[in-house]
Amino acid sequence: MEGTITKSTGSWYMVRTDDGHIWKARTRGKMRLQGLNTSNPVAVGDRVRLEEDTNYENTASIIEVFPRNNWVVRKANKLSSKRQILASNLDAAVLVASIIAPRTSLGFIDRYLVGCEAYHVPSILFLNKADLLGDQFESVKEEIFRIYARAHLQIYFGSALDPNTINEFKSNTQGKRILLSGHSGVGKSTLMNALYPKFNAKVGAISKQHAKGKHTTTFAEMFTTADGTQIIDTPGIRDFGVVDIPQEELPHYFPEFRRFMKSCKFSNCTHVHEPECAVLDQLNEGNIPQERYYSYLSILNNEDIFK
Ligand SMILES: Nc1nc2c(ncn2[C@@H]2O[C@H](COP(=O)(O)OP(=O)(O)OP(=O)(O)O)[C@@H](O)[C@H]2O)c(=O)[nH]1
Ligand SMILES: [Mg+2]
Ligand SMILES: [Zn+2]
Repeated sequence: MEGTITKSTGSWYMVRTDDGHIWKARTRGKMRLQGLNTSNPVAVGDRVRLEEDTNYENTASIIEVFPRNNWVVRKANKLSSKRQILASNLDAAVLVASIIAPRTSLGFIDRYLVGCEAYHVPSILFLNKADLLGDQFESVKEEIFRIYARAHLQIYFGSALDPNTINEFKSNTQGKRILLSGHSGVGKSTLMNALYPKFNAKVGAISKQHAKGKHTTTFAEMFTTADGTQIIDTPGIRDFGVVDIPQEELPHYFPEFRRFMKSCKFSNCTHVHEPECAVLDQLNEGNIPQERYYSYLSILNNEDIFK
């Protein structure tokens, strides 16, 4: 049998076979993997081969994970060596980010976007909780669109509680498989419920003391709508460490650098100190946002990148 992983708890999985049947499954034996040193060898979205367990009803063993089209993978922080696959075989990865309550930093956003570019996952930035910005709404919005205008992604700036934001988002993601990720408390489950109320995912208050989420969602789970949209809600992540990107490849994952890089004098230009660097020229001209360039430098320099 073959099926798709719809829920992962780390020790067991839910798998939907193509006839719609749901199986509770565990991994068995040595599975053929793609050479990734991951803490979770199987992720939501994976296509797997299953063998029915004859001892118990509706249980099965996962005996093979088929090659993934794409995936989102991170290190929990820059020191950890284990990789975690958030989900695979995606049409888009939605980074849900709130500027306040809790704050999402530009560095976090940019590490996530680099991860998506590197693993061929189209990305969507959903800036949530804009209703809390008050009279800063317009200035923050302008700032975000200035920074990300050429970063090769779709941007939503609004609120999961606002029907206009939701309708637009819903029509653009209909029929697709999308991953929702971001810090705890940014509103991933709220967004999913706003899109499709019947999923009724648990939503948690923000802690008053730390202005952070309380890790309300504890497992990655994929929900499927009647019209075939598949939404993967995931637990909040504290950080997103970029993995497996050699230094010389990193600039390629900053889309606004790409069209200028060809004009650098040196083909192996790192765009940091070299003479006649087109990226530095464009940065000085204001055609590459400084914020994005700083994120590039910080990923380049902070041992965030291991091959
Ligand atoms: N003001 C405002 N509050 C929101 C918005 N979206 C979500 N919230 C609130 O933010 C809190 C956290 O929402 P959740 O949906 O549980 O956040 P989450 O990202 O799923 O968090 P985890 O499951 O812990 O990762 C809840 O109190 C929501 O009501 C928004 O657009 N505006
Ligand atoms: Mg949640
Ligand atoms: Zn250069």
